[in-house]
Amino acid sequence: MNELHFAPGACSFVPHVALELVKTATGQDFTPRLVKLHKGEHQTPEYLALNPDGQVPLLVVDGRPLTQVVAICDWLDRCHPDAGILPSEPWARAQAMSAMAWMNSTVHPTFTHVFMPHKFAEGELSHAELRRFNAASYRGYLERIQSMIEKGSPWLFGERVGAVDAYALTLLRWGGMAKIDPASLPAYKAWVERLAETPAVAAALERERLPLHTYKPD
Ligand SMILES: N[C@@H](CCC(=O)N[C@@H](CS)C(=O)NCC(=O)O)C(=O)O
Repeated sequence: MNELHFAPGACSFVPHVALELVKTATGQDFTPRLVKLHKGEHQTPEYLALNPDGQVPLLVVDGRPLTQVVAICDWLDRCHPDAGILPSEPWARAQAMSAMAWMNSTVHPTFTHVFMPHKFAEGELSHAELRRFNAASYRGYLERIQSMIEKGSPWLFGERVGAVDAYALTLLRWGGMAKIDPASLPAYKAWVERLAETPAVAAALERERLPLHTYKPD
């Protein structure tokens, strides 16, 4: 059985939703493995042997490790093309992969600079500047996702909820942690609230015990 190593609220939410979509489409279940990042469980020798980057997500398939959100979702989609993780029409699939790769390679690391500035520089002043600069870029990216949402119907790539939708939800949740009020992105906020009620997303939110909104005013 597929084993997903995940941390609540992390980008592992994306393959988590993908595995729930597989379960709905095929009945094939998976084993969720909670990784407590705050306790350093991603830095143990056993974990690093499976993912030398010491990160979630990690999918273990019959003892074989697969890392990276994009690769895990692509693999699950190829194994279960009926689950709707990615669109099946080749051009739409390529567009969805493009959006997911952009979120993973561009939007996500921008947030990492806000959330974990110590990974990129030393000293409080440097950290404060990294947070300020990247929070502003991150806001711009969320606005772009909002305009993608306004063009997609009902979900980013058509009729079915897929992996890219789950990434968009995760990125808005992170926005709250970067002090971006979701109310300032009303179309995005309303869309995420509808998405949260769809079965696969609701199941993953419940297992991870995630509040949908993380924004707390100062
Ligand atoms: N490009 C990687 C990003 C993975 C990543 O940034 N994971 C974060 C959680 S969202 C993590 O495990 N952070 C812990 C750390 O780096 O110490 C992927 O797609 O898997």
